[in-house]
Amino acid sequence: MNVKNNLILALDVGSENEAMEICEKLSDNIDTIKIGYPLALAEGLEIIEKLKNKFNYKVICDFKVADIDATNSKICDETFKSGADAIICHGFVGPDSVQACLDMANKHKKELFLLTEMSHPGAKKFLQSNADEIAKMGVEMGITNYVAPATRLDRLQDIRNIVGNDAYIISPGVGKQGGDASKTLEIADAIIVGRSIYEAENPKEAFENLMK
Ligand code: OMP
Repeated sequence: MNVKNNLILALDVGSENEAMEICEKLSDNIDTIKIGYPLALAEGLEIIEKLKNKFNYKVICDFKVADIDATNSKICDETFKSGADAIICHGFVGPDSVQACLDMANKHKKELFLLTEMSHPGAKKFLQSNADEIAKMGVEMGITNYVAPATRLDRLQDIRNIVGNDAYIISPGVGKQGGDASKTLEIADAIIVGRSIYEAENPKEAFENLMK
């Protein structure tokens, strides 16, 4: 995935109006957004096409898909049918569940991102000790896109070492969660940023400060 300025905007706002307003302000700076449950639950999956049509964005749907294979397959199918260019799935559910997502992404000729270790403090409790194995599973399955944390650069580097330099890593946790944009981009291919931009008085200025 080729992301303008290597920044993916996490558009976790609660309404179409708010989403459109932020996007208008950043239309020169970004070309890829991530939509998650907050906006999709508020506005429905139709919001994907609305944003794509208006701004010509690539849209990653962050549904952290984590169910049995049959259900994962249906979730991914609906999401791609609604226009998503990529979807994020969890890895802890194991290879059959992840394979179902990968198969559906391939069927639609779209992309799958495998979430390894999460960025928040709670990820240390259960996920961290298994994240390397999740990344290794992804490599064995031929997955080329990963999500790994900007809040722990050592762990981001560990995951980079496992998935290799040819893999594409997007990294959340910059800004509000404490991660640094430029240090993260030394390891990851793109950063995911939400609140530091969309909650800022001047989102464009916040974007520019972050990318200095
Ligand atoms: P901010 O913390 O507001 O910049 O938002 C970060 C975005 O990345 C949110 O949409 C989170 O749901 C998402 N995210 C994480 O923060 N940590 C993770 O480990 C994984 C994700 C994600 O999958 O995108």
